[in-house]
Amino acid sequence: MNRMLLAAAALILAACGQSADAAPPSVAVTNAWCRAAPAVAPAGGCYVSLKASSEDRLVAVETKAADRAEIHTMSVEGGVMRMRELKEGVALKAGQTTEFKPGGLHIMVIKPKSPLTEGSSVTVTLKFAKAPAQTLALPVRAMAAAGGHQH
Ligand SMILES: [Cu+2]
Repeated sequence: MNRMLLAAAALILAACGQSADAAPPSVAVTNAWCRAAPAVAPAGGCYVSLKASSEDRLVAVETKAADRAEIHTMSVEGGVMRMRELKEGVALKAGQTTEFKPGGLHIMVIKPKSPLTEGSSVTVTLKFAKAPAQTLALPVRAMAAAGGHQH
């Protein structure tokens, strides 16, 4: 009888140990903002920094503030700035910060329903492969940037 109880206790302890080790996946989102754009702009860029607790992937971005949102990257190919959609999303390495920024990775908000004016905000939902989705209001900030972001 005693031995059976001990065995059961050992099993429970083992199970507890396991669940403590496997913390649920999470992604820390920092530096989230959108770049202010003229009212006539057909699209705007938003940026975030993502740090995943374990290997993950940003698979999609959704928003009700625009027609749709896409994950884009920008790079220089043969001296020309090129932008393309990342349909597979963006891989996130455990513990490493992936920075979206002007001239690089960005969230493209296409046909915003209201203009991206400084002081307003754009609510987006970031969807990850493992971590739970996060809905955030990204503040719109002005940025007098050289090198526009054009489609
Ligand atoms: Cu873009």
